[in-house]
Amino acid sequence: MQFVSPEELIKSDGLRIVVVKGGPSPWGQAAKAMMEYKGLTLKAALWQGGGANEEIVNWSGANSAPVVAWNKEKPIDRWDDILFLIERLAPQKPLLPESREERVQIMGLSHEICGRQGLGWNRRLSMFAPALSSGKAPEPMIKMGEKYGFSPEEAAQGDNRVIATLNLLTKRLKAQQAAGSMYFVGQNISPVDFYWAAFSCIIDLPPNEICPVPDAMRPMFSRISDGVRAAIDPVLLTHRDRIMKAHFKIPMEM
Ligand SMILES: N[C@@H](CCC(=O)N[C@@H](CS)C(=O)NCC(=O)O)C(=O)O
Repeated sequence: MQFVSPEELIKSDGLRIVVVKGGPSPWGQAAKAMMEYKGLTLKAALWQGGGANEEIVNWSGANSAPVVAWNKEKPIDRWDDILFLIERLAPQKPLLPESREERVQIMGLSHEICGRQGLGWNRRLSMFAPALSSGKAPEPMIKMGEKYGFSPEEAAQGDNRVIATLNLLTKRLKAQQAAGSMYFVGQNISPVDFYWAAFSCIIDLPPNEICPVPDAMRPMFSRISDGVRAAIDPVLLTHRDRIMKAHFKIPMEM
C-alpha cells in the first residue's frame, strides 16, 4: 500500500483510505485487508488519533478513521458503508453471499464487532479507563473519550460486554467447525473473519513482528482484565492467526 500525504490523497482519484497512525485501529485494518484480499489498488494517508486532522475533516466531514474515498464520490467512514463499497468495486471475489440468511448472520455479527457499543467500542472504553479516570490522560485521549461515549459507568460495563461477545464468537466458531466449516458464517470467508482478525489485535496484541505498535502504546493495548483473558478461547486465536497469515499484509501497516 502506498502512503501519501493527506493533501495528495484528497486530490487523487481511485480508491483511497485514511487509517489511524501508529496503532492497530481495527476498523481501518479490516477494511484495508478486505481491499487487498480483493486485489484492489489503494493509496493511504494517516489520521492522528484524537487530533484535529483538519484537511481530512474539511474534505470528508468524517470525525473518525478510517475514511474511504472512491473517485469523486463522497468520502465515507462507517464500517458498513465501506464494506458495501468494497463489494461493489470487486464483485468477482465476493465477501457477502447471496443467501439472505447468511447475510443477516454476517451483518449481525459484524455489528457486534464493529458497531456502536460493539466489541471494539467497549474494549476502547476499558483501554482508556485507567488514564481517563486518573485525570492525567493526554489531550487526544480525552477528546476520543468524549467522542466515543466514555463515562466511568459505561467503562465499568465494557469488560462484561466484551466477554459476552467473545463467548458468542467462540460458540459460533466451535459450532461451525463441528459442522465442517472453517469460517464464522457458511462455508466461505466473510467480513466477519476479517473483522474478528483485526479486532482481536486490541484484545490479544500480537508481537511487534506482526503488529508494530510503538513501545509507549503497547501497555495500553496489552492490559486486559482476568475476566477478558479467560474469555479468549484458543479457538479464537487459532482462527485469527490463520486468517491473518493467509489474508493480512504482515507486518501490519499503520
Ligand atoms: N467511523 C467508524 C468508527 C471508527 C472508529 O471508531 N475509529 C476510531 C478508531 S480508534 C478512530 O478514528 N479513532 C481516532 C480518533 O477518533 O481520532 C464506524 O462508525 O464504522
